[in-house]
Amino acid sequence: TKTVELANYRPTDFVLERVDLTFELDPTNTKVDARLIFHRRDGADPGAPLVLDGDELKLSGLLLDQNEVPAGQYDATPQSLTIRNLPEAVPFEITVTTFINPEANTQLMGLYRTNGVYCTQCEAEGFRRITYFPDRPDVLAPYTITIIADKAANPLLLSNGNFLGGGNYDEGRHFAAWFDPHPKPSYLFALVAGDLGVVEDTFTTMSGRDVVLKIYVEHGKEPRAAYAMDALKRSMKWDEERFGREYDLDIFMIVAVSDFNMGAMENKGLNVFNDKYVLADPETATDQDYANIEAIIAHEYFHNWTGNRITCRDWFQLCLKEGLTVYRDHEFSANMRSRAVKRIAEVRHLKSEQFPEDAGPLAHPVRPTKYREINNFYTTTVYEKGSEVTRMIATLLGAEGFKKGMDLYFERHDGDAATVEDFVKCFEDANGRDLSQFSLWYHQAGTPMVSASGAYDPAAATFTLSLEQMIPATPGQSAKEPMHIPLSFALILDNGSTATPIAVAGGEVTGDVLHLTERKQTFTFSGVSSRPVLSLNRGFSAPINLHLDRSTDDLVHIARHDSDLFARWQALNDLILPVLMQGARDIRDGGTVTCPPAVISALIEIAGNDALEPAFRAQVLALPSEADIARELGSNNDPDAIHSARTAVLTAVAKTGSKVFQHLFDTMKNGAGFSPDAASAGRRALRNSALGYLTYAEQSPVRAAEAFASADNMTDLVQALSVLAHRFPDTDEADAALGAFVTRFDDNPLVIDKWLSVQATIPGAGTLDRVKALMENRHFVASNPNRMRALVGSFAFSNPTGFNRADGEGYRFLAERILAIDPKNPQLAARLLTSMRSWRSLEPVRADHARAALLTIDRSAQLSSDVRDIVDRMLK
Ligand code: B3K
Ligand code: ZN
Repeated sequence: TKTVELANYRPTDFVLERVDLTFELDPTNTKVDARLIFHRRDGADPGAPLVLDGDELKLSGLLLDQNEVPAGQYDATPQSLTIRNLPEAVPFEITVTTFINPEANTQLMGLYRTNGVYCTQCEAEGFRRITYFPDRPDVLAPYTITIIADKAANPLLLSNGNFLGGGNYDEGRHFAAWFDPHPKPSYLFALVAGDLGVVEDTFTTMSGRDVVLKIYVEHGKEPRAAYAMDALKRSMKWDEERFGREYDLDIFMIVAVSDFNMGAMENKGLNVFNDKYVLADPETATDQDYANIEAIIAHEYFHNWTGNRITCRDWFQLCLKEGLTVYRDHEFSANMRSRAVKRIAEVRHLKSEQFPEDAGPLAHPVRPTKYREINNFYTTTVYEKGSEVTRMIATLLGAEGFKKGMDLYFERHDGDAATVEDFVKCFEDANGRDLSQFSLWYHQAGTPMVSASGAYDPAAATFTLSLEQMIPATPGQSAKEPMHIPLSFALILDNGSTATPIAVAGGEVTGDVLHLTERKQTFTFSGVSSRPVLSLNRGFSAPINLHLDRSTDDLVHIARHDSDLFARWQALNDLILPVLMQGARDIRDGGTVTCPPAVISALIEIAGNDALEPAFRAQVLALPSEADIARELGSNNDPDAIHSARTAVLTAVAKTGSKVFQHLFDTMKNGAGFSPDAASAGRRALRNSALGYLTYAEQSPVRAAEAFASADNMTDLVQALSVLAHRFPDTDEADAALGAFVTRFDDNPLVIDKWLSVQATIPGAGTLDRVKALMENRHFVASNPNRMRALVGSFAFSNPTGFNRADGEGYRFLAERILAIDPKNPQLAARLLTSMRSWRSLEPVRADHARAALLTIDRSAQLSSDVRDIVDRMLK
């Protein structure tokens, strides 16, 4: 495959005016007629041919203005259709006929079948698997769609836009026609046909228009779509209130399907969802499932403006829609739930997913400049770091300034295929501010490291803060420029109050944000009446690694007194992380773990503080994960030592805090009736956390077995199951619970996924055999991405000791799986392979095994471009 470069972007020679598609659906032989009206772009070469993209296509018919095109005038290959001698000055119509086989489409890109339903996935380059087309995001047109299909099997015929009409056709078939007036790129096209149940509602927009809302699910599952519908209505309202964005069609539809490569897809007016992110009820969904559904429903809905009305000029601009839309869904969830707890969860996620990517062989800028396979750039860097960059713009400009920039963006670029530069310019123009240095966040990969140190001068009542930034080298970028890093800060005084210092020298300070723009910079503040404790990068105002030495006493002081919950969590994290890291080093060196009592008691004090919201306390008690510790250690990692160290610290906390945990376990019960709201979820999280600690103190499965037996919702049930399976594997209690669970949820594949991942994440070398055995289980369907991710994905991504077995068997197993999956579903294979992205930071023995496994993949002759791209970058 060839490399695509941003620098080579140029507009098409032809402008697409209209698209008219007719589908005659058949499971193995679907006929697609595409009527496309083009004209030559002003100034384009009058002799330039029209080149359309294809992927595994075979041309069956080609008309130019309704006449057959002579053989010499065109060339068709599976990847492209080139037509020459086209009119210079007048519009012309091309009609392309192709036949495709949805049933055989195991890649789940283009038109495919899932549980007897036809559905499509076109982003990024799936449309070219349906028909020959200028399949790029800067080609926008209105679409008219006609679907013809067997009526009994497919009572439902859906596409984008508004419904035009339908009726009976010949031979038991019927048809439906849809028109989407909003010009869109092909990646937003969707078609769904089949027999599904529906949940219906309406929403009245801010200008008083009624919009019909429909969520389609498999028959019988309608009640489980109620929460998604509620989240959709809240999203629509929120986007009106917060961003002034109103929905723009008569109908908004969501279809839940069971075979889907990712979470969901924002096709215009017809979102297609992985059913995992639609279906929920208390018996089958955890609190995390509810939160994910709320966030993803919102995310896809928000794309209607950030992504659809304003789309991307090319795929290098992916963060323009993704980073911005993630920021919007984060803000939405923060408004629906506890802002501080939401921010803590986001930062944990960012650090555990994006930071390793940015520190390893797959690191790339938020706005990349080249790619070999665009599917591999739907990354946590583009999405989550992209969101953080948007958040920093809001921090730099303030809420008002940010809003002005967004308003200008919507006004100036509605209907456009825009660029990151266009976006940034709107904030510059609306605020009269130069963001050129700030824009480096889009272009320089790697997590900046900021070292900070403070000094207090009591005589002068001044505080000096010295900062230094360093951006690590990343693939293809060795030298970096200093960046504009907005650091939110506070000086916490002895009595717990926050000083209001006056910045006197060193650089720009606006409110509680200081602007680090030089490689080295020293800020001085006056009017600081007593020695303060520095709280820096509050709310994680910049996605950086911060090195700031503070004493245990100072951190405990912040943990106790800071007015900001996020800062308190951060301080506790800064207290415990070094303990875990040192413990891992000590164990690797044959020693034991020392856990300072002051750190333990700070944690327990917060856990038992009833003035703090339960969800926050649960976040504090969820110590940094084994992956977090590995990331912070950075090199020579021994997952077994990390696991032992973490277990030792958990046990120490559990023993010291057993009274508090017993109290929480007894009192944090929810009353009668289940509610998925954030407060109730927080109580469940805290109680389950207490259960986990009590089990460390008691070293017995009895309490968890009781919790399993008495659970009345999925959150509690699966937590108890995890404690049993992870802490007491192969005991009667664990086996009984796993058995009872699978029997009870035998007919619910989404719950079976939880059963698979609980088992795939049992710590220790023995889990590989268990995973292999589960692959033979009748519940495991290898072609279903959710099942594969639940079993093999959980094992590789979330089982550090099991996957990183010292003998390398985990890596060899993954390599075999990758090679088996790749021919069928390359996107899924490539995604699973990214679980090895931090292989170079393993200790040498494991790193050698990991390299050998990667080389096995590398040597395979038949790799997809997806896996080829990942493996090449990982070995470079
Ligand atoms: N835009 C889609 C992701 C498409 C992934 C293509 N490989 C979902 C989303 O981000 O909302
Ligand atoms: Zn998105």
